[in-house]
Amino acid sequence: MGKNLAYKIIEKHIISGDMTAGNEIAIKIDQTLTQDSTGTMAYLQFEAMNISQVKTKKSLAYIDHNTLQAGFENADDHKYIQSVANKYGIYFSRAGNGICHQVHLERFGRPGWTLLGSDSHTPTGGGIGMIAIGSGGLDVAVAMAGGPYYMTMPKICNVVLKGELSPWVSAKDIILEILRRLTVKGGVGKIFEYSGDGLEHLSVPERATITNMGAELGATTSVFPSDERTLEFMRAQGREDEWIELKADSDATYDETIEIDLSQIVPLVAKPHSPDNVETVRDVGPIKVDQVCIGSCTNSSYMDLMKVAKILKGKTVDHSVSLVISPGSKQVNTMLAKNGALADLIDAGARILESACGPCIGMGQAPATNAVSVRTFNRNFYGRSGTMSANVYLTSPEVAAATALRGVLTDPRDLGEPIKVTMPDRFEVNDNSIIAPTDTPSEVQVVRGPNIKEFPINDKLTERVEGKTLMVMEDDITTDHIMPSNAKLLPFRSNIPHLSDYCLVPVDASFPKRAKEAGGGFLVAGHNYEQGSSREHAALVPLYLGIKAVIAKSFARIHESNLINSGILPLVFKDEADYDKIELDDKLSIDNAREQIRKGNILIVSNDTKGFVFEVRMDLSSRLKDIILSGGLLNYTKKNV
Ligand code: MIC
Ligand code: SF4
Repeated sequence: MGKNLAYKIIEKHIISGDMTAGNEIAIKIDQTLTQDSTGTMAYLQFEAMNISQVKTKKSLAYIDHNTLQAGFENADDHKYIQSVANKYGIYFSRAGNGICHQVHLERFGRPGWTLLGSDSHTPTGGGIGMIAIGSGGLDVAVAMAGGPYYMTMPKICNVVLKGELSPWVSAKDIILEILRRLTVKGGVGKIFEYSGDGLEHLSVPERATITNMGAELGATTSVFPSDERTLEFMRAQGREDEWIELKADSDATYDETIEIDLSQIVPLVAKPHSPDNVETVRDVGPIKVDQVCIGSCTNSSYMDLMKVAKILKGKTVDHSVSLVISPGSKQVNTMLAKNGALADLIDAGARILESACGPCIGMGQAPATNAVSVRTFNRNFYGRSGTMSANVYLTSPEVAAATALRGVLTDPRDLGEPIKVTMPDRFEVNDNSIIAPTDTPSEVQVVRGPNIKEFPINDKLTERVEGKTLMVMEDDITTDHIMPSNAKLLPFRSNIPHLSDYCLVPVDASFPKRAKEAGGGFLVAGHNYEQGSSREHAALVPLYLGIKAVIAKSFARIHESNLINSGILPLVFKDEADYDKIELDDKLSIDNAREQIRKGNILIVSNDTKGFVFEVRMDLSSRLKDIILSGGLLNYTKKNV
């Protein structure tokens, strides 16, 4: 029986486990990446493991999220990360060098290799044929220490792309179409593997837009074959020697298949407040727009911004729109500057921001009250822009540029003659903002500023787990609800006590105070709890607040691991009807918790206030159960070393 590509790459990296979907497997990680908002924590955890040098083929520390530096905190974290990277054998990409996923694709991604990153959009690397997975920082720390990455073997879904996109329609519209069909829960437990004759017309940066936003499907990752188009990109990056051909066997089998006729796709938009709330731009109509933001790891490649420059050249941005553009990398920036496209953008009235995540993570450019903001980003979760009353729409760069010119949401087909942008034969390569680690690590002093506080470590699980229900939440609660990130909070990613005052505030502002007064307790939630970011702060901060268990209808993949790594019980209602029977402040308890966990996958929870018991599932491997019993991955790792 033929093998699909995802299977082949995983098989090459398998360390243990049977590769049947749903089983726990362990794989070897070739490369790791961190960014600065999750990196500080990852490196603090790495340091706690007492390993002298990283054991991966290559590990990188990018600075791209926290670049606003409104106070000393960001700069402190950057110094810490730079010194840790230098000491432990990690390459350091300086602030200004670009967004981790964009730079990684340009300079380091390698077909057939595995990449683990402490950022949920790490699957961007699938655009160049990697198995690239997002995880919490602690998992990345373990991989840097040479440990395997454990995951559930996903189902492999074949996405067959047929034909060619029409003019003015782009890769972003393909992934928006998939989100429209499958929703933000549709990819849970799956890898999306792309195939079909449509691949021929999609360059690596376009493929990377698709794999990037596969994260919004809840997928483990997404992957494209490594073919002539991959070679073309790698050659233009001066890395043709790192190219290999990779594809599925001709008789490969898949768990699922979906087909997309590219010629049928039209310009699409994801409406507030979810990336799967997709409609056609025409159906949404010419709504008035106040802000347009172009950039982010989804759409900030050279080709994306060249398209925007061509659309804006010689024209003026509508006077009611603020247009901001963040190029994805120094390479993109330099090339736009040298070929004059940057001048076209500035001349049209665009405000040029640094090569970084910027407004995508709420680092500045919060929209006005009730504003409509059209963004080429990947997430429009409630509050993420920094303005609670803002309405954020996600589109392609073409739609965004047309909208900036007209001041209303615009289908770019209305602009007339389509623009054409081709892949350059040679990208401008200059890696001088990537600093190689030292040869004399013992001489390096790690620099720790006052913003770097200790992180909480759980205790061994107790026999009786009890506490009040501190929150009852609905479906699709995102990481931006649990641990908001904005210009005011992002600088405190290495300061859990400070962050704890903001936990779950977008859902209920009284939560931190109530949790502290109660000394912790339980959280109750609906489906897909904690979709979104990989930030382990969404588990570490609840741990700090004394949260012992989260009982949900279902969990998002990365978050469930982060809970386990923190020693917080991730419990799933066996009967969803029980969710409706629990109210705020109900006292819940689990007796003989350790014994129940060792014995099976079902636990009995008692609602002591209402006087009934109900069952919850914790379908975990024995290794994951051991982690929970030990009070988290750090305790477990220490115990087992
Ligand atoms: C995001 O897009 O939400 C982030 C910011 O990149 C996060 C990481 C973080 O919260 O630091 C992610 O996607 O993992
Ligand atoms: Fe940065 Fe936004 Fe990409 Fe997250 S989604 S890595 S914040 S650009």
